[in-house]
Amino acid sequence: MTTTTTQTQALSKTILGSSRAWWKESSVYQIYPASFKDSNGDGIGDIPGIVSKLDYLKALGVDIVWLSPILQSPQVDMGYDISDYYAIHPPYGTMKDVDELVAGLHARGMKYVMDLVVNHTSDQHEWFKQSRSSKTNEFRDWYIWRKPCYTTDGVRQPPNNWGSYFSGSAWTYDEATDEYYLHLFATEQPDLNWENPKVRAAVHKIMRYWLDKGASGFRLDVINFISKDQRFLDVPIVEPAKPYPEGAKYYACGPRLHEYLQELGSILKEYNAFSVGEMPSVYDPQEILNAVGFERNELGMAFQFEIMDLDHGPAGKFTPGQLRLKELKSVVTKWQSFMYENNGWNALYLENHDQGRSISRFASEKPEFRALSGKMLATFLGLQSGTPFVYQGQEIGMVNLPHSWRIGDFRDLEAINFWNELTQAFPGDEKLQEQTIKELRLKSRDNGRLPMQWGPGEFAEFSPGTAQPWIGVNDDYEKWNAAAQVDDSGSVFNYWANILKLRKEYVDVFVYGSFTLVDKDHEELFVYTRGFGGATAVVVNNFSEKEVKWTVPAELSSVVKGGHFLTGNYEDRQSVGVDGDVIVVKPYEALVVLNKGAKNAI
Ligand code: TEU
Ligand code: CA
Repeated sequence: MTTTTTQTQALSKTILGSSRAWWKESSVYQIYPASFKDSNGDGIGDIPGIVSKLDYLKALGVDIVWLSPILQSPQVDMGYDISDYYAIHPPYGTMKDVDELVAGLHARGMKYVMDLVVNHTSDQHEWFKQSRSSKTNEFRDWYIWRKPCYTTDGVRQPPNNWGSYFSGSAWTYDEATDEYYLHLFATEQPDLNWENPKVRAAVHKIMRYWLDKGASGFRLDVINFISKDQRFLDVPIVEPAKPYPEGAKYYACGPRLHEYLQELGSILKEYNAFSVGEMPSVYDPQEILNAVGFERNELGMAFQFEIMDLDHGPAGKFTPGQLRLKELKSVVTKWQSFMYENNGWNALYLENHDQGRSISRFASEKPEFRALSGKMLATFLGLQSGTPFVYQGQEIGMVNLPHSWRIGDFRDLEAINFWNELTQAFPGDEKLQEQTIKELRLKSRDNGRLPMQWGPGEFAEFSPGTAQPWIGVNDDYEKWNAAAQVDDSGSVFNYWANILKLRKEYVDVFVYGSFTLVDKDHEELFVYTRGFGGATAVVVNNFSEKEVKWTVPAELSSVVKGGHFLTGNYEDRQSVGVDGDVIVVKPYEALVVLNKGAKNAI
């Protein structure tokens, strides 16, 4: 072989395919601290509670544990409103508890990832207290202050019409200095002014402090919102009923985003750290690639929201929408192919603390299909190209909150604010209220925040004794709990453990392999292949309760027929079971086949 050919081959390998990195071969488990495990009986989950469950996490086989915010906070938004980046929220524990957690994880070969919330702080943070105190205070410019606007008849208005994600205008008027400050989220979450180099230096200092303390990286909250277009222009009003539309076009992936991310990236690189950026309101994969491209030295990967938006209604998240398999296929394929072809990387998730449970949203809660659904979704998600994220409870097939819940049972400010606005706008409209409760039950953030179901005892054994948890426990915990699943080889838990193990066993195919969608128009099945060198894996997922006769496409016939059955969610299927060219795929069935000899080929 001539040098030129070798070089060309090496080159094509770098272009088509992914550079290797430790965080690509890892899987992540997300913990929502308030709802994971309460050790002292105050009804609130805490860090010692997490420490008591590290063997459970090890048994699942995850490599990284990401904790939603544990820092000091008035908890207007469950810790995403931080008032001190160097102190622990007392109900969660102490610095010593964090040290123990990190040591416990390290002792088991796992890593700790911290939630870094730096697009905004709490209004109780000392920086903001100073900032709002006077126009000449040295911290004034740490936040985004603007003069009021006035209508022709002299009525005071916010500086522009951007809406907050949690209701109303994104600006709040502060009488003391006669100016408005910007908050894309709650009034109590003022946005930091990243234009100010002192703000960026303060963030860098926080990062180093926690990396030095043993964190292996960060999940960066709404990190693509940190650079705002400094013109602060109005967005066009499409719906007159919504006077404060989303201003994302002026702050999602804003003008200086990559400059700021490169600064963060150089610190991350120094520590060889993990990073995943949360990036809502972006649908062009090129925008995200600009942050996660391997050579960019910004972030490792990002959460995009296109899958999460598929069942939102035309008039917003809490209006009825319909998930269509074809759309799911096209969105998944778009991100899978794009990142593979451009040496980017995907963060794979179907659940987190802001979302409804995936079995309830994407498959079936029906008793006969629930476990199958959980396992099918594990196969579907866990064998794609990217780093998989498992959200607490997903590994035991937890589902959305009970049908009996009324508005008074909800705890999340997004749901409560939405309800209040709706009932004020349409008082007494019971039909609309019923429909809204139904939508909240499907998509409200509370769905993912119910206490983790550890056992069949009172309150799912979330707290010791009979302490009442801060939010209602689901009704189904006597049957659906971790204790019942850990030792049952046929459980959703052990199925997930096996999927995570397969990724490690066949790292070339399942971590670094290509992704190809098969049969794009099939109404029930989502089939894809992963390929690397001579190896091809076929992953078949039935997203319906129908039994489907699937004719294997000619190009996959030899792989499937001669293939080695890797795993599946029906215990009675021990082989591919192809008859002629047809496989009978059962309701919510998942099965995975790898071509023979592939293990040696890779
Ligand atoms: O979420 C940002 C975000 O855009 C959403 O997922 C958000 O929950 C949704 O838009 C509301 O409709 C992050 C955190 O994950 C979330 O918990 C915080 O509330 C938010 O940022 C503010 O920090
Ligand atoms: Ca507690």
